[in-house]
Amino acid sequence: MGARAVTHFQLHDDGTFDILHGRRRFLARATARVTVTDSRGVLYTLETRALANNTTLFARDKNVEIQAQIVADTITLRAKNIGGAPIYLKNLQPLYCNTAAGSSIHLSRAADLLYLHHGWQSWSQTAVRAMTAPEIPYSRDEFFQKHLPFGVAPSDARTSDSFILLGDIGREQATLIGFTSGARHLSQIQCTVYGERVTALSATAFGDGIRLDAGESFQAEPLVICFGDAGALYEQYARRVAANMGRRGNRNTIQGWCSWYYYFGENTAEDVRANMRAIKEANLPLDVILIDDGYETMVGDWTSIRADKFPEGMRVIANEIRASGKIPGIWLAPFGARHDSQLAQIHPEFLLRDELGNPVLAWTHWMQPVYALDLTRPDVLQWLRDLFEIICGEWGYRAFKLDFVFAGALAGNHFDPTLTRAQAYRRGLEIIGNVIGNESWILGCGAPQLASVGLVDAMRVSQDINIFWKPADPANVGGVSTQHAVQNTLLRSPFNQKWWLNDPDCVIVRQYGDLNGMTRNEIRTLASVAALTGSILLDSDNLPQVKPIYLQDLRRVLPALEQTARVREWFAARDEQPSQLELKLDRTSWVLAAINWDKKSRETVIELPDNSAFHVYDFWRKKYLGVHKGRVRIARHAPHQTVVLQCAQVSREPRILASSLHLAIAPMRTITLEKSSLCIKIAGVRNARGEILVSLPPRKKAKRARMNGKRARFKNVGQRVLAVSCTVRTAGLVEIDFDS
Ligand code: 9PG
Repeated sequence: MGARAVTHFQLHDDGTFDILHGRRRFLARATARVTVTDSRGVLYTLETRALANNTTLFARDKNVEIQAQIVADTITLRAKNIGGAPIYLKNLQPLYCNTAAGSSIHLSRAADLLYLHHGWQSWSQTAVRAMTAPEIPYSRDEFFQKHLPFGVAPSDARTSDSFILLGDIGREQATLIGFTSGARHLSQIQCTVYGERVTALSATAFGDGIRLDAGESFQAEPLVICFGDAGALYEQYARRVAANMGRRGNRNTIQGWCSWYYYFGENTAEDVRANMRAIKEANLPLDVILIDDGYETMVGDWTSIRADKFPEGMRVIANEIRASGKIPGIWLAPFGARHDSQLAQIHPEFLLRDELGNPVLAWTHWMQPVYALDLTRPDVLQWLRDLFEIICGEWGYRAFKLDFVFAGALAGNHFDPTLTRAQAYRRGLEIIGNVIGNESWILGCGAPQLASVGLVDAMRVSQDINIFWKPADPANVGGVSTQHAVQNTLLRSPFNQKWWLNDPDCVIVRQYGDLNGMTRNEIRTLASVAALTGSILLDSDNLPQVKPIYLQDLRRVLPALEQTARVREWFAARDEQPSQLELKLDRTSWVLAAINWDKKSRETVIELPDNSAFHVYDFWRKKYLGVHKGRVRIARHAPHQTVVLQCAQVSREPRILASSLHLAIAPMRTITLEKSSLCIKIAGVRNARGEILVSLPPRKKAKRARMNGKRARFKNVGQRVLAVSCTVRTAGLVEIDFDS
């Protein structure tokens, strides 16, 4: 796969180093450096200047000693206060390469380069961008506060949070540079483009100005530089991060219902009950009932409940949810307090302050300013403990959507000046996780991605979906839209099942016009990408009102999958985001998906996984497309449509080839051949209706088909290919009798 560690370093006597990929020099004369403020308030940078031994570069002055340890494909930079007085750490840069200062960078011309820009938190845009295109951060809507933790980069800069993938247009050979943990600090990778070339490249671990007392040291997380196939590098990176940061939780998939994207906070306890009844009646395999924003009187005052919506309080409804066999879930934004909340008024000391002593604005919640809490304060942590004792212990909630949590990682004058923003943030999450225990789970949302690994069970990896495909303001790169949500979900798919369970945000399946302005194709694109890349699937409809035929779209992607499809090409085109996914189900079958991002119909070619002949089934259209070799041509790929193909290699063995019951046919894969019949056991889907496609052994013809003992309809759709209609309540047995 070419993702092997073929990186090597050459260290020089003058404290610089080169990075090579095999024999190709990637960077020459780079340094590692640390920027500090000394005790007299002077800000300066110290760069590695000498070789300490085979693997270590260093530099020292009267205040600081810095050491860059270079082992295999990683650089680990450490700063130690060797003076007598405190110093303040602005940042550590394990990699700093600037052609204006004598380094060289061997990358293609900027016009030929693409990079994967990874956004800071759940809702921050993640996109493949052209190196020549200026990164114009959207300037309205508190965009900076929410998405740019270190402000606006200069106009010639191209940035990415925590890690970057760099590649040439049309090639999948790429370079990955990234920090392999986010526990100690936030971080960013930055390229500078001048004219035709990338003229600088750096990796920064932010010290946030923390105090380093005499004798103390601070170590940046290891920075990895590696080369290979883009997708393989990305996955390998995700795996390394997980190895360093661990993983919380013991669930493989989660499926549920969430109140937000139909009611937008206006739901009452009655609405929750009505949806629970609908789930039961329709026998939908949704087991978490998540009450989203809107039950509380104000952000910050979580135990003060809107009596007009939940007159019996939150404990009673949790009990009802549990009594109906479901898991009660609740939304909170625990690291913020509205300006006029009880919390902010009784405990103004809980609020994080800026240099001037003013509370730090975290976000504006439906027009009201919300301030950030200072998570380095013991009394704030105690308040969090008490709060979650109530909500988990007394009320009985077991699923927690912790939202807007980037508020816990904002810049400010922390009570404890020795903790970075990432460390402060992690304290908050850690406390909550400890209080609720392993039986309950955390879904992070509005959450810094890398800094959360190991502390959440599940993570929103996208902006909010919306009732429209397009953002209202097309210039807003983070604008709320299903299109942007799907894009982030796709581009962050390698995190799924490694860092946490990816939450692609809710799916909605309701008909056009019922608070939905999306076409069926758009709805199905959302469902397809969510199902193929995320192990959480939450529906957010007013279920009692959804017509059965639309509910079918939801059933067909339930349950969520443990596997994750991989993005096929990251750097195929300059002007379009990646568009194809591939999921290998077993040795001989695959699910392939292709998205048409365009607003026009077009032809799409989907390459088959190898050169053998494949039976191909169009899942959404429920249509057997015959046997194909090499590729499948979709002549009319509609705007924003995702075509999902189930592909099975042609063979002599009788096989399950495809099914309209579930997108990944994974739940039903046992088939046994008897002398005069074929038996197929179906499990894992509930209340599903559709067809399964089966190939018969050579020279056999079907005479009769039965579904759970009753006669079932079938038709020959191809040579020795049979489509059998079936209805499955909880499990089923399909039998096909042969002629003679
Ligand atoms: C509840 C919602 C839902 C949703 C969350 C989050 O930037 N913004 O103004 C902004 C507002 C709301 C928002 C995200 C961003 O949605 O993602 O699922 O829980 O809060 O208020």
